[in-house]
Amino acid sequence: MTDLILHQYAMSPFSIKVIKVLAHKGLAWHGVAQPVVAPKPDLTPLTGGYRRIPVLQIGAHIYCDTTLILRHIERLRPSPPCTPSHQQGAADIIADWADHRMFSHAAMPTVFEALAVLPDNFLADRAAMQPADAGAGLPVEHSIAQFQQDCLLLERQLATTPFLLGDDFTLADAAAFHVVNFTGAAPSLMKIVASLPKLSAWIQRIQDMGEGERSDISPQQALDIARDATPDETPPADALNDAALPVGAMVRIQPDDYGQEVTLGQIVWVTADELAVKRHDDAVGDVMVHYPRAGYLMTLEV
Ligand SMILES: N[C@@H](CCC(=O)N[C@@H](CS)C(=O)NCC(=O)O)C(=O)O
Repeated sequence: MTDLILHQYAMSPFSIKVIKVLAHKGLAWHGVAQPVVAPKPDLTPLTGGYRRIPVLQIGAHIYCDTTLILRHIERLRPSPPCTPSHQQGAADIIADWADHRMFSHAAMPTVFEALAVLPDNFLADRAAMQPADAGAGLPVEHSIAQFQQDCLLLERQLATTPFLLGDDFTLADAAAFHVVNFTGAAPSLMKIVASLPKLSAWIQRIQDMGEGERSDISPQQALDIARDATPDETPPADALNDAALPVGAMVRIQPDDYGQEVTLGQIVWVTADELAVKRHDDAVGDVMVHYPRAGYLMTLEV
């Protein structure tokens, strides 16, 4: 079973980041609609606790975080490449900036201006996702002003080329696009984007890419697929011995920024940038959950 199953929801910007890469590669994939707010009873049996969206499922293997999801899709289906190898470092750094810094500027104003179409408990749900020591927050006008600065950087980068790193779409475009596209729901941010001609043309270009060959399946079908599959525990060629994360140990894995639900699992293998753990859930049997090492706190259970 190698079908790509993306657990997502329509308004999820980070899901759009993955979907645009699937479109660029012309890949077939199944979408599974998950709730916009917790609880997520058809997702957490797969992940073991992680509630953020999107999550990629391939049989009984579960991939958390778009950084790892896209890295894994590239490994599985390298042609056509998402990003040429000589541009990978630059694309990764731009993606990190877009996913964190630009997203943090866009999120609050967009949510406030789109509240009418969001579930009633959306604000309470997202507030509960923030760690207790998160700052009191800056005024929304500051976020809008900072988002404008971000857009000016993108406009400058697009001055002579159709995409951020040249003539072709790369991961850098997928990451910046999902944030800018999300602000389409917020009139004050849309005004900023509309005033920038290169940025506006770039958005249209990426919107026109579509979403690949999509067919939706139900959450129950996805759970059944995981239950009927057996995870492959073979370590990849670049697996290494890491004294801090020894194979066989139980480990707690938690995002270090927001949505800090814990996954507990037994380490199967570890590489320089990825950790794979196995866990059991009565709804899905044995699964292997994969996390990027960047952005996740990994603590051994003693
Ligand atoms: N670093 C994560 C961030 C994902 C993220 O923030 N996703 C949003 C939705 S676009 C989320 O999970 N929001 C809370 C939720 O859906 O429960 C990634 O790259 O996948």
